[in-house]
Amino acid sequence: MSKYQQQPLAMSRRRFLTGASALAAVPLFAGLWPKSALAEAISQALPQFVALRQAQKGILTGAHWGAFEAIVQDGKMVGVLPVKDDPYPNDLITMAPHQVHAENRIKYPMVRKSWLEGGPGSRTELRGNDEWVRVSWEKAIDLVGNEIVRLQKDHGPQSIYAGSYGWKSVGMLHNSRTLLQRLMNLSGGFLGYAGDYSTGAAQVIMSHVMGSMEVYEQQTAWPNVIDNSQLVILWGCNPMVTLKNSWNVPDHVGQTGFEALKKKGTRIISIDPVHSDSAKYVGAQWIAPRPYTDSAMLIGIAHTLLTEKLHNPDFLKTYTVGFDKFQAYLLGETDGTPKTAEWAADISGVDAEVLRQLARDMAKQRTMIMGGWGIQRQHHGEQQHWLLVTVAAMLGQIGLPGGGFGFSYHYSSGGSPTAKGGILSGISAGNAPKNSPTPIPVARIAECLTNPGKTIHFNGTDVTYPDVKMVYVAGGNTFHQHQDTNNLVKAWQRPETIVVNEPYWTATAKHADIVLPATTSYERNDLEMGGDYSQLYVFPMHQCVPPQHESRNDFDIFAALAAKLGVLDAFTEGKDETQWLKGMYDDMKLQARAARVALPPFDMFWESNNYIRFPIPQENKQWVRFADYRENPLLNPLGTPSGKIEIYSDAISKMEYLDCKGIPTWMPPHEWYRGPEAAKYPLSLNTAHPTNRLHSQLDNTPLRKKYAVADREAILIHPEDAKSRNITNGDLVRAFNDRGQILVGAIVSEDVRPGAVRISEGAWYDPADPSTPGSICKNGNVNCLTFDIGSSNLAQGNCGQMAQLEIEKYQGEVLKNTAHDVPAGA
Ligand SMILES: Nc1nc2c(c(=O)[nH]1)N[C@H]1C(S)=C(S)[C@@H](COP(=O)(O)OP(=O)(O)OC[C@H]3O[C@@H](n4cnc5c(=O)[nH]c(N)nc54)[C@H](O)[C@@H]3O)O[C@H]1N2
Ligand SMILES: Nc1nc2c(c(=O)[nH]1)N[C@H]1C(S)=C(S)[C@@H](COP(=O)(O)OP(=O)(O)OC[C@H]3O[C@@H](n4cnc5c(=O)[nH]c(N)nc54)[C@H](O)[C@@H]3O)O[C@H]1N2
Ligand SMILES: [Mo]
Repeated sequence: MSKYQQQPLAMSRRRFLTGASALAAVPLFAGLWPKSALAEAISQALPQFVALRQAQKGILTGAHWGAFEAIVQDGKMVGVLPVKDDPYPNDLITMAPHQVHAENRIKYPMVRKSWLEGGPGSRTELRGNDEWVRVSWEKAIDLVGNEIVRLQKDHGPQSIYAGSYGWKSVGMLHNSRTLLQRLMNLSGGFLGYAGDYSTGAAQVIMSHVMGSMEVYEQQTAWPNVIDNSQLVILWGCNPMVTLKNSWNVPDHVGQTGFEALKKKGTRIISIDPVHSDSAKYVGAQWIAPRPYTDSAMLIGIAHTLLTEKLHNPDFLKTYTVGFDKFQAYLLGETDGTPKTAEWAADISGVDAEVLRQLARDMAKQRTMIMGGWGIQRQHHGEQQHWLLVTVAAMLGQIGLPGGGFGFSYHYSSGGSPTAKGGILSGISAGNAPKNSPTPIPVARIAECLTNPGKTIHFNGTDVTYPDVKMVYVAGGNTFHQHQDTNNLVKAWQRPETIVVNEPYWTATAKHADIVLPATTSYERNDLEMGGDYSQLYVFPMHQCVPPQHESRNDFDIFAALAAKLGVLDAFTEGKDETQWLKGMYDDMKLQARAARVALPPFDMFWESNNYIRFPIPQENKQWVRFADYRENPLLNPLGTPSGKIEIYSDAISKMEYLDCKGIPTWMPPHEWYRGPEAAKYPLSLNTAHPTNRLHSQLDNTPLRKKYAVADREAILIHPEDAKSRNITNGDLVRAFNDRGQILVGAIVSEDVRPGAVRISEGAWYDPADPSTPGSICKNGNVNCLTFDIGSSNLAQGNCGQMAQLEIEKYQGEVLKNTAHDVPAGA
């Protein structure tokens, strides 16, 4: 019998993997730190091995919010210290102790009562409203394993949706989604997804236009921007907030870039319906358009550039294709409407003279357009980034120092110069078996669950939804991420079985049939890179405390399932946690050696409670995106069919989609302030990412006190809109439309333009009466209000940043917020 088969509950994985118990590991890190002398010594010999510039009081680990030392007393995490190397430590790290010891941790494997009693498919309408029954790990693994076997045999891999989109936690080994997919690939395959929620529209359109996704590419390096950019445009871009968290451990270099621009006095303009923290921080000029009208603005700017001869015809001729077609559109030759600044002003609510001046300023100065992503999480969201590129191409500064566009300055510190060393590669999902089904666009999941057999268009192909019988989520929060929550509630009743691995009783866990308690990243050992683009650091993530309650690492949960399914050896490759980590480190060390960067052996690295900081080659600090293309477009063509920037895409044109044409175009969106829905729902919704959370993560911590208003998610309302509805600061407000209703707390402020309201994404869904469809969400989950259609036939991205709604002062009885309570029986 293998190590993974049905371990007694009290046995933590670490104990049987390493022979040293998890508990025994704690005092090593918790007591006085005897290794600091060792760390110093190695640091002196190997400069990239940074001795922590502090007391080594805690255990070095990391999170999406940054690297830190955890202070542990008597087996409890009680505090944190940021690593001193972090130029912008993020408050969110202070919540780590609360993450570990949260009251709403899932303590034991649990099964929904009706499912346990009646089997798969029983009383699925009770999901989210049933009782929970505690079972042993042995029983839970049996139930899940048997279900996978049954469905693979009877319905094939397309019946199991294991895409499991989500932000999980950092760590190269304990990567819940990858581990789930690794298991599923070994046991017959699964239905996965294409794209993501972040950049669904932009990544597809950019691949056609620029030949790469752009949203996840290294940007012109910050020192180069600081030296050369004269004008920086933040277009729907709020970096001082969104740079707080990264996919890997953040290096927080991006904030230092904005700090330097501010010090230098570089002119910055923020185009955003909300006066963002970033605009305030850098002292930007604020231009506040009507939400969802950016394409029209950009087209108006392009018209001014053209008609005032501020564009660069040489650049357009050498480096782009199809400008003639776009020009005809601008001039109204194709539809009789010249797209003047006045035309754009009428749509966007931004003065024509402001738009013209913007065009002139951009043309006369070295301009870097930094585009955020909220603007493409919209219907026709493809057009925005296509037009940002088109305007940048007309300006002709792409590939010049400090000029052009960049779509990741606000995300994971794009532009943080790339270091030279080694890169960790994590555990892999392995190869998909031959009969694996075609992935569905990620944000079409609810439609897929509801409409088996339906065919949709997707980037020139057809995708037919299979009949999904099982959903497995590990490391994501579907009930947060997905649009139109009330529709999702119905779609979610279709599968026969839903399994969720989670540390907490999120709404997704509450709506499952089987929940398996997962550890947080602070309860296991791992490794992670610091700096998604810079690859600047390698951080050890030391286990700080033992697994809480009966939680297990996802690795162990899937290993136990692998054992049950007869694929244990392939799953673990015979390696335990330490062996996996050592293997990853050693591969990385070899790469570093090839780059002439010497590193200590794994054991020494691990024991010293220290991290690695790689050197940054001088030339990388001045790296300019597309400089090589500009230098020689024939030798360094783009990955597009023409090898050039495609202002006209023949490939897209041939798809004959009405909602994404061959050239970038203004098309009125599904909902907006001029649509027929606006009569009833006059306000336009902005669902920006939360300042003090990562999506839904940390909503269950005391940090919530900082942003909750009247114990609900906040809504930002312009004084005019508040006054006409008799709403004042701190009031409970009902926000609603035909899709749903939520309770939010009012912040009346001129930081949002009239006609727009902001409710950040990520408040946990908490229906007042789970048995009544559409009942009010007491915590303010904004996705109760959004609609669930694809951005277009091209990208099928989500439209989470778009919806019309109305608000009113809430007059009903005060409802207790139960979003973070545990459900009955748990
Ligand atoms: N309306 C609207 N909707 C949006 C957006 C928007 O702008 N507007 N933004 C979208 C975007 S860009 C994104 S990326 C998505 C984000 O959506 P998600 O990625 O689903 O959001 P998170 O809150 O990060 O959810 C991660 C979940 O994983 C759990 N978790 C953490 N660590 C572990 C682990 O080690 N193991 C397991 N098993 N679970 C773990 C956490 O507790 C949490 O519940 O939301 C999208 N939804
Ligand atoms: N603190 C924090 N940081 C994060 C995250 C988080 O949840 N919290 N999430 C991470 C993830 S997964 C992602 S994908 C990125 C998200 O990065 P983004 O998608 O860029 O972030 P958003 O907040 O959705 O939008 C950025 C800005 O666009 C503005 N905006 C919205 N609609 C419009 C519009 O119609 N026109 C204009 N001009 N502006 C508009 C918003 O007001 C906001 O200020 O952030 C990452 N960083
Ligand atoms: Mo995202």
